[in-house]
Amino acid sequence: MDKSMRENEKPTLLTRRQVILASGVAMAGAIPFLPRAVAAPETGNATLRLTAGTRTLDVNGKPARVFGLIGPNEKPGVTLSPGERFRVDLVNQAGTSTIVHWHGQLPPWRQDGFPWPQTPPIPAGDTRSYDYAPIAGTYWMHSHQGMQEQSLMTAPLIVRSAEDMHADRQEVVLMLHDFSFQTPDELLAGLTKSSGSQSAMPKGGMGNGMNMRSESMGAMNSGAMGAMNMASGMTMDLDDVDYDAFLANDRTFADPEVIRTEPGGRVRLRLINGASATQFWVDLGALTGTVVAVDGHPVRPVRSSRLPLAMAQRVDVLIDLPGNGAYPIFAQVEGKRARTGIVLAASGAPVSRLATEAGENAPPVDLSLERRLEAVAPLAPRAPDVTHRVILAGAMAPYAWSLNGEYWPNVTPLMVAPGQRVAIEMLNRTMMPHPMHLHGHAFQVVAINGAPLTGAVRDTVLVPPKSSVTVAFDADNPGRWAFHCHNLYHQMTGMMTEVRYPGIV
Ligand SMILES: [Cu+2]
Repeated sequence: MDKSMRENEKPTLLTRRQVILASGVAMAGAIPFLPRAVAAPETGNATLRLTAGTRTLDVNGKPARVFGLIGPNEKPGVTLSPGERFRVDLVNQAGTSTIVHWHGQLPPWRQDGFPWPQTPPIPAGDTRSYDYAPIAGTYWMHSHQGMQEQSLMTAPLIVRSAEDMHADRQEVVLMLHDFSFQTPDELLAGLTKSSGSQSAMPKGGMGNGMNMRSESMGAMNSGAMGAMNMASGMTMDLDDVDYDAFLANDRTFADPEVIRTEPGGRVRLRLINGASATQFWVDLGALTGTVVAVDGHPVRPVRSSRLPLAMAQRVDVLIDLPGNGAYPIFAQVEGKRARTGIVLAASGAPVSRLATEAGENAPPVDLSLERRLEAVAPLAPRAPDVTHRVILAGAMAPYAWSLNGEYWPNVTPLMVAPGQRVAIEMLNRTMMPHPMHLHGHAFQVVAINGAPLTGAVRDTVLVPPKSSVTVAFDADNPGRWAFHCHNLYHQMTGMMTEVRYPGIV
């Protein structure tokens, strides 16, 4: 057991916010002044065992050795009942050191699962314990060690609310991945080496970098991207990596998961983009859904049947099936025809084979949904006490990405102080989209390209090429917090910094 984890259990160290979050859960046992009614939750507080290990998937008929995060009942990840604490023993049976981040959750910083010097990775064979009050919604977990995330060291983290339990809706989790038979190191080397040779030989074209570039430019010549390209006079870089497959709940669309729906056909679809370098358009096909939450946080209902999903983002969609048929849920890769997905099917409904490619390339994932979102619980109106401007820079050749001209780990922390309202203005000077994620806080999207909005509260926001997005949050969780692009290859080549509170050692 890591000593640093234990200290967070001491009630004397709890902030008022944590006590509020803990109300109704077992921490009450350590806080004698809470009413007895909340002191003994029915959901219990058994410690859940989560094993980081390896497993073998079948991908396009070939065996694929990948990592996995297997929770209770041999299911991937963790699902918590309302009021239950995130009380987890993470057992490292992966054969190598690891550390797992609870993406979007707001634990004390030493439990965030980031490899800070104060919280080093868990050696192979060791166990580390976590215990914090979770926030309800659709979250996920992934390794923050090296590039293990690309090798599927990822899983859902679902925290049910009391409302979920009363809603009488079937919960369906759809987690997306990108997959390659190459190792992540080989994929990264392909990006950095070929882009280097490309820059040295501008008339070349044999390297991966050039291939990808011509592919994305090819995509530009059709449909919406072509129109956008002509309108803006720019070309955009998409899809750093040429993947072998795209997975939905670990399966390809040639052999999709078929989820039998319950009578009445009322579904809450929890979409998670767990891919390392791929953004998707989720297409509900014949269905129309109602978006009710993004990144776990409720938004005012928005009707839609096509949902852009940037890396690491989640969307919760309510769907009422119109009949007793089979309804595919497609997830198409931006800039490509490739797609994956699952099928929702009433009991007994025949499920026909589905084409693994769409008729045309999908456009780039954009902010069309983001602009329509409005938080159910927005920040209290208040001017920022501090505004950090962050320039997103970099290029495909040479392949390197930076924040304010700095490359992780050689960065200047963005300092914030407890009680401050903080704004971060992100300006993307590149031709790539960057899904930016802040650990330990939920921020509100407050401006897009300088136009103010009362947008969603979330933890990951897309900053499209040549665009700006401003987010705001209240600095209420002292510690050291990673702030980075969630494209794994951008992060690995430098696109990460730190949001830091004073006095943290
Ligand atoms: Cu990026």
